[in-house]
Amino acid sequence: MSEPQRVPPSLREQLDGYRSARTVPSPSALDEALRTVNSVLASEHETIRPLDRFREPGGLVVLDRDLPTVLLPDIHARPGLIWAALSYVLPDSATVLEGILAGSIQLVCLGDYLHGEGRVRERWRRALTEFSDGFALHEAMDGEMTEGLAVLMMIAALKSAAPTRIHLLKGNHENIANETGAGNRPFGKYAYEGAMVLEYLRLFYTEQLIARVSEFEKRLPLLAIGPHYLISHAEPARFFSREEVIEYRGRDEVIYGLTWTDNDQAETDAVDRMLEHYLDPSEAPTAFHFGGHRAVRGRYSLRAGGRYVQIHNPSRYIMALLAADRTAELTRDVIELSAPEDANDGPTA
Ligand SMILES: [Mn+2]
Repeated sequence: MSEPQRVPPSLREQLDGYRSARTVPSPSALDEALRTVNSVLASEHETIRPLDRFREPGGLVVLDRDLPTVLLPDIHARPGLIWAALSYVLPDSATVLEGILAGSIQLVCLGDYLHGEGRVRERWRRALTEFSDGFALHEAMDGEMTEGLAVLMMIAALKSAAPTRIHLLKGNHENIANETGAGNRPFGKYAYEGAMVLEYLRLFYTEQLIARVSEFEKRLPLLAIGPHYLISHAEPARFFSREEVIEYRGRDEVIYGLTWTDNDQAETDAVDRMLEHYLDPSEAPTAFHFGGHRAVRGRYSLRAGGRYVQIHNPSRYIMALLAADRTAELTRDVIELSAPEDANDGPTA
């Protein structure tokens, strides 16, 4: 009698496993996921990621003009948001995940993969007490890291499975080393999130793994160009040329200026100039620049004279579904998904 053949789990099953994990991933599983995705990011094709002067993929993603794009806002340790978007049923009755695997749709994530926000402020408060005692106890921080690392496993698996259809932009929270410089600043809002995650990884994982996360973050691009839209984590602080974005590596002002801009901090003509510079003259006048970073109520909020569209609502699951062949109609194309299913210990906004 032959052994029953072991079928490897499908990507869907794998992602479902990460999303419903109740513990942090093993060091070896996380290490393997990061090594794989880093080599994928290092070898992206230059038609999609034009190369910088070191022959490394640059900070720009040229999206496929013929495919619709699903755009996900800041994830902030919400595996349920990724899952809800992948399970969304498209007009052709395939799910987003099926569409990605069939090559009929592409997915762009706006960044900020780690650090739960206001929904888990009480958990951060408890984790801060644990942190100040050297994580001798770490139940609250385990909860945070379970969700954050589940997101990391999910986005790494997606990028590795469909490198040309999945694009992960860098946000300001992609700073695992909690460093100052190279576009990064240390992060603390509800607690000392940056320092606490770093300390947790030092205690329960390894320096080598932290280096792999850091490499992953530094390989992420900053700006995606569609047929009639641009996408970056934050509002561009000023106009950034194609050459500057491609040559982003180690350039503090370029990385900082596309990932950290607060409301009312951008130069007033930055978005207009970006749209004119990157898009066809026929598309630019009606085009939008999409971003996350600063929270909105409802589905979206407009800035920059109605040209810059923010879609990050921390207490809801929002995504945009951008058609290939027409300008976005925001009231129709920015969609609210199912009710959030991630941990929640606070009042909702
Ligand atoms: Mn942000």
